[in-house]
Amino acid sequence: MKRTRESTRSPHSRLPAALALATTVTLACGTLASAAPQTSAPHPEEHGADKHTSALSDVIPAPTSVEPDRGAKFRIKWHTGIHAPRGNAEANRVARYLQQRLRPSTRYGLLINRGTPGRGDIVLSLDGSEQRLGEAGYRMNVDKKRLSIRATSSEGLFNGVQTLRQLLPAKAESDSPRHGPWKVPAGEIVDKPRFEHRSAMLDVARHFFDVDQVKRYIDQIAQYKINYLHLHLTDDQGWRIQIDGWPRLTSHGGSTEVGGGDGGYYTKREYAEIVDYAAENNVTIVPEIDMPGHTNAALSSYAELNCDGKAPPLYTGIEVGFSSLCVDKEVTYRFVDDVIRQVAAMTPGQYLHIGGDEAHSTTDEDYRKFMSEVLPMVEKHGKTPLGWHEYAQAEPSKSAMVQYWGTTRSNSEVAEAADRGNDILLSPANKAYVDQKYNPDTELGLDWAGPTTVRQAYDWNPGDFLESVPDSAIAGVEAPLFSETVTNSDEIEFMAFPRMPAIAELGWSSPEELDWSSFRRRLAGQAASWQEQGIDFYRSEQVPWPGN
Ligand code: NGO
Repeated sequence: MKRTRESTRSPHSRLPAALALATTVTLACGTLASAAPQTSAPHPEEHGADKHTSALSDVIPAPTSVEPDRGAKFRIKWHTGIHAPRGNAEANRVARYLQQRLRPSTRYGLLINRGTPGRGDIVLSLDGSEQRLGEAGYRMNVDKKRLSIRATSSEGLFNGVQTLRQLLPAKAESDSPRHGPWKVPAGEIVDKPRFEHRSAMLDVARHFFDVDQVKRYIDQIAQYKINYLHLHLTDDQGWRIQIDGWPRLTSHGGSTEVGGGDGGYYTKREYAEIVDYAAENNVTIVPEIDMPGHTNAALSSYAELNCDGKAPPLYTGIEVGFSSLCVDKEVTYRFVDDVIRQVAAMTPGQYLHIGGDEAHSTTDEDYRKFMSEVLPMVEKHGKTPLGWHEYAQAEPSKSAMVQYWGTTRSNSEVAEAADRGNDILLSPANKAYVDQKYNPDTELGLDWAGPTTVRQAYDWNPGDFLESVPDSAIAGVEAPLFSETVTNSDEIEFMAFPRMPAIAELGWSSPEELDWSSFRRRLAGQAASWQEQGIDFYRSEQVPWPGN
């Protein structure tokens, strides 16, 4: 199997950080047809055969409806402008995002125009007539004269732009100049998600990933219309988020990782940078502070958090279930309240994940007592609790979300929680955990729930997966990536590609669209784009990769 070493190039060298620097030219009126391209290079000659054969339906996740048109394709040319709705900052941000995405490869100016859309423009519009597509849906119409994306909100426009990226030749994803033509097949796509909650998870505790590595993963998940990134910020091996008043959590608890490396942590400023970057990519961060178990890093940092008052040493192995906050001590709740208050204040999103898994060193009675104190704290600080499914036994209030990570298709506590009205997030470990090996010989990964092939990751229906849990109780799906064996971006990519896009499709596409033979073909169509982006993916033999 191929796996390259960590690449040395900047992990997100052409990302919307550049947005801030982007020069957006706004014309008061008129089109840009006569405007000179903004870049100094002459527009590339559009010579050579058109090798781009993508069809309108070659999109992941599969859109709700696709109607190809045999008419001539739309073509981005040197004078193409991006028309953005006047007076809507968010929609204009999406326009700038598209502009910044396509400038490096096309070398076109792609100037933003808020006047009358011109012939040959890409037109982004917000329009109440698409209400039935919800906030996240969009309608894309492509013909020779115009490419238009219409939605009710900037979120829908952003999703439409992700579709457009996939319909362009893969070389559009390059960060260096390439030759066109830049054609998009004609027709209409009408699209909206099946589930609101489409999530990926990155464990930054077992191995620490810095801000740039997290941004790179945000770029990758956003392409597949994933809209939440759950960050597993604390565990036995490391505490990764600055908390005022508890400096040793990071100076000591953040100082190592699995295998004994240096670890690391995010300052509040760095965490804010991640949150902001995620927001630019339509991704909401869900922070997780895992408790009462998985807390050795905190217990090692503050002796008073231990029932016996003694701080254990730092831990760099991969066992689970041996640590617990001290349920009977008052200081425990002062600590937890401080942490939740600060993490809630740093997090604009609705959810705060409190872990709750594998508390094997806490009695059931203590576990319930702990959760009965902590759950109201989350709500008091304005957030909706989310927790691994064990916490369902503590009967969190109806608004809380329960994340199923088991490997079986029935779980009575989860079914009861769904009955009580809790939303269920599905990440069954034998399907959705992208930290599992692909096959017994895969060099990286765990195997306790696997191995998990690409087909196994894809071939299930979230709506009927759990016995006695109706489709209506499912909030969505998540692809967790625990990082016991994963140490850098190449390794993240090797595990996540192609299984993360599989979970993304389960979260977005309607059940009628879920079809393995179509999916594997569309996956193969993504390979060229991944290569352009420097994404190191696993060349599963189940997928007909080009050149195989
Ligand atoms: C389990 C466990 C984690 C491991 C992971 C590895 C959950 C929710 N708790 O998932 O501590 O890292 O498996 O796959």
